[in-house]
Amino acid sequence: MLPTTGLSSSCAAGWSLLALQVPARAEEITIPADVTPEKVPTHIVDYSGRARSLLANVVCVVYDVTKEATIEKVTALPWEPWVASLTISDTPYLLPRIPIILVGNKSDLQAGSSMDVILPIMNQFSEIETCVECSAKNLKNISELFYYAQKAVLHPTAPLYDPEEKQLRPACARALTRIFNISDQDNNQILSDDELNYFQKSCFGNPLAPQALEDVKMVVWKNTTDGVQDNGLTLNGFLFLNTLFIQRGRHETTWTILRRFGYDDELELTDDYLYPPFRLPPGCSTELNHLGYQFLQRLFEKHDKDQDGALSLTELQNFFSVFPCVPWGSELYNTVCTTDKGLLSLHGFLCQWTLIAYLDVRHCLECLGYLGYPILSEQDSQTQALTVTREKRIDLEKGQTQRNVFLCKVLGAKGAGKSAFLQAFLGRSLSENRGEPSLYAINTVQVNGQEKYLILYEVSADTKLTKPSDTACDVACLIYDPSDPKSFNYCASIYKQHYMDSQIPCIFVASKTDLPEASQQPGLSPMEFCYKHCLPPPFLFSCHSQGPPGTAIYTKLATAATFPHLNAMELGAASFWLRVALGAAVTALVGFTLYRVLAQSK
Ligand SMILES: Nc1nc2c(ncn2[C@@H]2O[C@H](COP(=O)(O)OP(=O)(O)OP(=O)(O)O)[C@@H](O)[C@H]2O)c(=O)[nH]1
Ligand SMILES: *[C@@H]1O[C@H](CO)[C@@H](O)[C@H](O)[C@H]1NC(C)=O
Ligand SMILES: *[C@@H]1O[C@H](CO)[C@@H](O)[C@H](O)[C@H]1NC(C)=O
Ligand SMILES: *[C@@H]1O[C@H](CO)[C@@H](O)[C@H](O)[C@H]1NC(C)=O
Ligand SMILES: *[C@@H]1O[C@H](CO)[C@@H](O)[C@H](O)[C@H]1NC(C)=O
Ligand SMILES: [Mg+2]
Repeated sequence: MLPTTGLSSSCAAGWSLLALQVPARAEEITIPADVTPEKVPTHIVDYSGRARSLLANVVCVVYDVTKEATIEKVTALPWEPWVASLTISDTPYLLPRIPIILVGNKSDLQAGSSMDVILPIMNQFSEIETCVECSAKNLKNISELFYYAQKAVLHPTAPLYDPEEKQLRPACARALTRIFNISDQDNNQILSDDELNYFQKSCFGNPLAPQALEDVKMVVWKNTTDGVQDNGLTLNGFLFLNTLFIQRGRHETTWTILRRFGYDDELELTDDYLYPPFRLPPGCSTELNHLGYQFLQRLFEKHDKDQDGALSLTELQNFFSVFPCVPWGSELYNTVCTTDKGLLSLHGFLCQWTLIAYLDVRHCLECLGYLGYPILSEQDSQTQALTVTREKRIDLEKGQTQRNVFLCKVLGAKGAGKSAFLQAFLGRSLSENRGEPSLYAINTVQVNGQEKYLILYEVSADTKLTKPSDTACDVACLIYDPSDPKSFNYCASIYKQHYMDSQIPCIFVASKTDLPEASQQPGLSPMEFCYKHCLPPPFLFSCHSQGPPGTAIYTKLATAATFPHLNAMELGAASFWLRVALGAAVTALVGFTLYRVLAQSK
């Protein structure tokens, strides 16, 4: 039999290392997966000297049950440095906590048990996962040893449970609390039968039988004061249940739960869980699809406890409690629409998620992971909440787009009114601006009866526009302040340098039209400039109004972004310039010539 040879050792108290999937080392034996209890291929390395640079997933410390001295030698082992030297290895297999199994050898030669001596040792060293007495000679308990060794590797107790305090370790309690919060789908701090069954099904594949469900609640009810409430399991009940699993040696149950929710052996969420593979080819963008919006709306409603259609600060904090830290700062309130009371509405909430999905898909996947997306929506991963759009180049060629989210860069000289323009998009006039400023504003706009998301991004006048990506967007908005004689020149030169030869539609906006116009610097007037470059005439805009600011300009921007293949003329500029020409009482002939000039420059 293979396993026994692995345990033989020349000295009485020796170390045998069971290493799973570890590169080959000196004397070692491989046991194929199909003959081991947990179906894991196992390498055994016999090691009898002092530990140097060793690598293992579990360590079996062997003593001779017939010789007290070898048991004492176990306690005399230089535990700490020894464990540390196993840990600080220069290989990529860093194992912060290596479980240890005490193996009493030669149990065939002894009538009694060495457990009395061993138990205090086990209590002293929390690395010791379990102990087993076996006989290499008559093969007693050998398969048990392998079962324990493999279980210790696959489902170690140490990260979960503190045997001295007889309670869950803080990191484990935290992870289980997060799992409880995610599973508590109606947010009443109690897992109902339905929620428990959903949880059971997603972790173990099948729901609990009605009787089993009652039995579980009965055990918790008998052993805790507040574990069961309103016929459901409270957080304390849930934690007690897991403690009970572990105390009864069924810690693989708790591990199954933790792993299903994305945790690794160190009780951190794995990268595989948080960042599932996601390919975003150049020229494409990312948008939430209906599955994503559905999920987020459900969570919004879960956390809107007072059902006022908005998340208060406390409700938002609660929403974020399953995150390691709050991902959004207070600039959120200057990025999306808020309610009259300044709170986050469902619309604003979905806008913010749309923005994150568009700007930083990796972060979006991560956040959806914290919220438990794969479990709650019964899907493989968060990627199913997202859509990758067609390459922009193809949209332009085909003259149509499936996109629902567009990016508009807002450029202009210092003080031109860019920030005010962004806030006006959120329905705020000048007096209402407050709090942490934001470079983004996102809202929805109707384009031909369809709802589109438009993202405005304020490009500071100090930004060096060196890379093509600095100016790339679906539509550019060039703002100048007619009350400032130098303001227009900035926009004109930005246009000539970066947009004139691009396929990006541009719209000029004259801001602060409530103020008197200053006399312009010499050169083309804004009107003449737009005419010369076949651009629509500057849009006149003011944030300084009694009521909410006008929305027509934002519709215009979104329309230009949606139909970039239509150039300015088809978007109505031609008829405007014709009217200007005719209005100036030039002859119909001039008007005709003008139109031809415009038509040719298309
Ligand atoms: N009267 C009037 N003042 C405006 C209007 N829009 C902006 N302002 C004022 O113009 C000044 C500059 O506005 P901002 O929105 O901060 O301009 P900006 O382009 O973001 O400025 P920078 O970020 O510093 O480049 C502020 O004092 C605003 O109150 C407007 O429509 N009418
Ligand atoms: C275990 O006991 C067998 C005899 O029963 C002996 O040959 C072997 O060396 C012992 N191994 C250790 C590690 O003590
Ligand atoms: C097998 O191990 C268990 C637990 O350590 C022990 O109680 C039992 O006596 C062992 N059996 C033999 C035959 O050594
Ligand atoms: C779980 O929810 C409670 C109450 O809603 C909250 O106070 C706590 O911070 C949450 N904890 C985790 C880890 O999710
Ligand atoms: C739970 O309750 C049962 C019966 O009331 C009792 O036998 C058992 O020891 C208790 N367990 C714990 C961990 O408190
Ligand atoms: Mg600004």
